[in-house]
Amino acid sequence: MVFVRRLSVAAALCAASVGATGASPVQAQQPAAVAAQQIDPKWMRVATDTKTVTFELIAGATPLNGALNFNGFRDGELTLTVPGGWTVVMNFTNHDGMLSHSAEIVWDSMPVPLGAVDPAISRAYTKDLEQGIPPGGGKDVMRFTATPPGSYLIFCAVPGHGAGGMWIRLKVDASVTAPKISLTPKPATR
Ligand SMILES: [Cu+2]
Repeated sequence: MVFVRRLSVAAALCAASVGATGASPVQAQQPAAVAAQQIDPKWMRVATDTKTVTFELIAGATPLNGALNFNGFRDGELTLTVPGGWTVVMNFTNHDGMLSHSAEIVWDSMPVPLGAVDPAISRAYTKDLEQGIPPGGGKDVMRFTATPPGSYLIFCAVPGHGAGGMWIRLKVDASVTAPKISLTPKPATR
């Protein structure tokens, strides 16, 4: 019995120390880039009556990848799925403090383009595709109809940015009835 009691005391001490470590201020002050980016519900507004989805597309949202990211994601690790035929309004904001960025909808093919190409969907691009929209809060709005169904990339067309990982995914899906945002992490490669 004594042996058993000692074991449970040890287990309790162990659990307490793990808990204390997890809540320590040292861990809370780790750089933000270390924490996995989460989906923010504020990124998307859905108007079912007008079949319109409004998406906040934030260039350089975090320091990830030298700020070559959209909403804190790179290399296709976030996907916006939209029902076919819906209207998409993309409010582009350049949150980066240093670099200009842009966005356009291109076909899902690898390797990604090195710079601006014809958009895969009519009107689905920001102004100044290769020059980019200025850092520090520059804005533009893309408004287009999500058709035809297929797999697309939301891609920064400033030369080299897309190839450097600055792209996420847009899926136009005729089989869904509501838009959604999902995490689409790359399979681990070794
Ligand atoms: Cu860019």
